[in-house]
Amino acid sequence: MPSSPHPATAPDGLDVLVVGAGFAGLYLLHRLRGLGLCALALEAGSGIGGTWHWNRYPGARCDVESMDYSYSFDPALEQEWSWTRRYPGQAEILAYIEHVADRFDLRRDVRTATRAAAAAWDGGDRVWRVRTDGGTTYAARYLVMATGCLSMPKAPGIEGLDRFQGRVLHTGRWPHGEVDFTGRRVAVVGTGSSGIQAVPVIAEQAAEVTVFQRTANFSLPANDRPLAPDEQEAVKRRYREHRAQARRSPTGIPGRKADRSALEVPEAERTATYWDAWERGGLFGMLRSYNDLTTDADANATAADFIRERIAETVDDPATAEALAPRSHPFGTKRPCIDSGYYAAFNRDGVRLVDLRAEPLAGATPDGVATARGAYPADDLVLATGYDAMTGALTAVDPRGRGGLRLHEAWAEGPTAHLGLAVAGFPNMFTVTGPGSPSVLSNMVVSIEQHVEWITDLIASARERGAEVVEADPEAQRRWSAHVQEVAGATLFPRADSWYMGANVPGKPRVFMPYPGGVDVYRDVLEDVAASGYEGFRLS
Ligand code: N01
Repeated sequence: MPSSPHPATAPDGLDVLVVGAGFAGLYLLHRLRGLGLCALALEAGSGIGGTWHWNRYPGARCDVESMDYSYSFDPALEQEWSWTRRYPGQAEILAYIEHVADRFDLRRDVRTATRAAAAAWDGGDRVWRVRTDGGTTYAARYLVMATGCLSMPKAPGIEGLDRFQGRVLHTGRWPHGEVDFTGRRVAVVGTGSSGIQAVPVIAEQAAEVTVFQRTANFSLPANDRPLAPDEQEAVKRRYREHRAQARRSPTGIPGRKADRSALEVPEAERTATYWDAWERGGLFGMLRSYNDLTTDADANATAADFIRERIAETVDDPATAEALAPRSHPFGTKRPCIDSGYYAAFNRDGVRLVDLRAEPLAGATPDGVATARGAYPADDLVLATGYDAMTGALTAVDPRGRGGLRLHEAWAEGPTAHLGLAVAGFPNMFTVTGPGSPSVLSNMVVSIEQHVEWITDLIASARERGAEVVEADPEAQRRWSAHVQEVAGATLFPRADSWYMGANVPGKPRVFMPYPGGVDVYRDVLEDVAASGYEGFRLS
């Protein structure tokens, strides 16, 4: 194992300061060490793992299958690790990340419980100076933000929350150790992926669960199950090929690319296709059934109708079923959820839905939640209210680039980043899965590996050329950002008030943030840029 060349206690003299020690930050440390560079990662959490450190809520599980949601960079690693279920749960993913950290001896270059509180580019010394919440300042030539896309909870926006006398639990800040709901009345606010996963599990224990829904969401069955050893072995036998297919696929998950419109097949055939995807379970099967579900409203409506029919036949109470049927946005334009028994949970005694469109939320009270129609007593309040997605964790560090330019000022009209990797005016700063990259529309681990490899290759190339400063060219950035908006404009995505659009955070500019052109297309673009000697970047 190569040893890190930097003395672990030295606050200065780093080549690279990494912010975050989840999937991205840890792989960065590994790659940078392999290049002989001094790198250190600051991690706000008390442990490594990022998303999977924080999201310990009941039912937390990935919506990408285990065999795909894992690192591919080391063939021995992928052979030696075994998954137990088709979709990995939070504890199993965290155990995997911890295994990787130990196997590659990464922990000694991570400072946990250390938040990057401020960062400023020092143009004189050509270094980033990063101050932690503990008051330590680090200087590093490069700053790589591996802060995650969904890591900064948004303000819940619930009046009177501080008056509530019971437990308040945010899904993304879930306590360590068991949270017992036995005999308790639980209010859950929010019906995105987190709420939809948590509700059926909490309902198994709690005396009462009241779900406060503002926007009904599309949710598909996960059909999670144990992963049979022979099934796992079959993938492992051809893992290299499987990974290569993932990298060349639109979503970072191998699979058939649909080549037909939903509207060009007879209804019976289309329905059979949707049934097949529904029964197989998972997110991408349904979305990939036809090639125009995210671009043509009529095609999309065929899938949306199918899902609404499944909700209607699952939920016993017709009024609840109707309230659960999503009608405010096309299927897939908000991240669809995958669930294990969400709709059926409403058939249990003690589980009820409160439709906030019919009775708006008034706020929290000392002993529960109030709406325009009445009071709902609760012992626990679960906030599944989501994140300041894609930009929140970046602007929270408040990076200041050339001339003191602040990132949130540079992004006042919406985030612009060249290739989702670098921001003009912020030299030597890179973002892993930043706005303008496929990121949240893809299997995150595939996108993370790609960015980490590309960024570290660029740093190595700059060093070889004797360049100390790498910066995105503003004109190249403008062209890429315009391209992202053009591609998004040809889809149905902008029709939803989604966190993809920044619409869930009051005052946030409304811009479609991820790149919807596909992992495969994006990979070609990045490879061409690297082959051209990093056209669109200034190296000096
Ligand atoms: O957050 P969300 P999430 N009053 O923003 C509601 C990933 N993820 O944590 O839609 C009332 O999706 C809000 O209502 P509305 C995945 O990418 C993946 O669930 O704004 N309601 C919405 O219903 C996912 O998309 C996995 O009208 C309020 C909910 O809270 C992303 O993370 C698991 C409210 C927030 O939904 C975020 O998911 C979990 C208020 N004041 C997460 N404020 C898997 O891999 C907010 N809401 C399976």
